[in-house]
Amino acid sequence: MFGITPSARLRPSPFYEATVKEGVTNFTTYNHMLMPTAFGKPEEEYWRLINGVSQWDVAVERQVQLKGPDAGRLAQILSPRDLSKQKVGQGKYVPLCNHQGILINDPICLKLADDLYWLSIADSNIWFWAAAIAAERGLNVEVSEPDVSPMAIQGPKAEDVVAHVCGDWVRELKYFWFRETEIQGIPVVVQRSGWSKQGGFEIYLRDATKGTALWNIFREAGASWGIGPGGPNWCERVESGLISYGGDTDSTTNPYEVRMGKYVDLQVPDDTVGIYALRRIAAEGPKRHSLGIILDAGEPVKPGFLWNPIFKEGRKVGDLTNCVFSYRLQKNIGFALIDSACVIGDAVQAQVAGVMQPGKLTDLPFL
Ligand code: THG
Repeated sequence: MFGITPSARLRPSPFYEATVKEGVTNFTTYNHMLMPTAFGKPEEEYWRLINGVSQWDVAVERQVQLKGPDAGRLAQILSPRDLSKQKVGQGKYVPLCNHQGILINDPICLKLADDLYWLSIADSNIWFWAAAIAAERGLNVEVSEPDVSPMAIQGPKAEDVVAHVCGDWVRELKYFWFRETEIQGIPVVVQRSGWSKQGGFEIYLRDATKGTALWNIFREAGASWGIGPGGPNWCERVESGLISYGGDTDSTTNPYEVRMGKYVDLQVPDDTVGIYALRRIAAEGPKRHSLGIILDAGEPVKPGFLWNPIFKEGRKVGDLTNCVFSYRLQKNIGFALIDSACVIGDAVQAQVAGVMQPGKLTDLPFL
């Protein structure tokens, strides 16, 4: 294969040394960083997440910090989800849209104090965006990237491991709620969250010099539950219907097309970026929607890297934005971003690597 040339632009994760020691075999790039995606045993890594507990370096989930008297106002200007009732200690999954109502990121918004928010972003530069909007609107708020790097503990046994390290209070945390604490003197935020539907927590490290130490604390504490390394799992997330911004969306996708309409509140103030466009899109009805697709092919198909066109009765009706062989279903499954006229049960063909693959549209999630 080929190597990677590290530089100041391709910023190292604080967990880099730890994951190299674990035998990382694959990385992707995300927010100008490397994210481990595999450790050489894909099926083992999958079943560890489904049945046990898995440890992930997700430091690429960068935080955009909003600090100052207008932090809450800026958060609401950036997001068409109503944040007026968000409590300190609560996280909310929020779409961010541009002025045309196009989705430009889908962070978790954490409210740490009335004047302090973090947007835990997906793969696009929201620091530029937030700083520009704050300046143009004359807001009294500082936008920065703090020294914060999440590590995820995911799977049905994650709660036991995190409770063993942090205490039983973590068992009472509600989804996306968090608490600031220390683990053996290391400052962290502990949140019930993570990019899988198997349950778990994210530990936001607040001191990049302590990455290996924090990794090892969980590695050792989790040993009796069989903890081991993994990463955001492609197969599990497709089975679970989790949307990947930039993977399942493009430069024309609005939240209604990718099942995020329930996170848009049309009555948010008129100064929210994109709200006029979103009201119009909601009134007209979105032109596309997201469904699942199950291919007839019994053997795993190789979908390639790009979206694959989907046809119905010879006409292109949408795109297959991902496709994976499900270990639990033993079928090729994927997401169809498709004409709203196409519905569950429709027979379609996806052109995958030059071959027409017949399949059926289904509901999401698959499991
Ligand atoms: N954790 C943290 N930061 C992140 C992610 C994360 N930043 C990047 C990316 N992931 C942001 N995107 C998502 C997408 C989905 C979810 C979380 C972050 C998620 N969704 C649930 C669902 O769709 O079923 C629940 C949403 C809800 O009901 O509120 O968890 O993973 N720190």
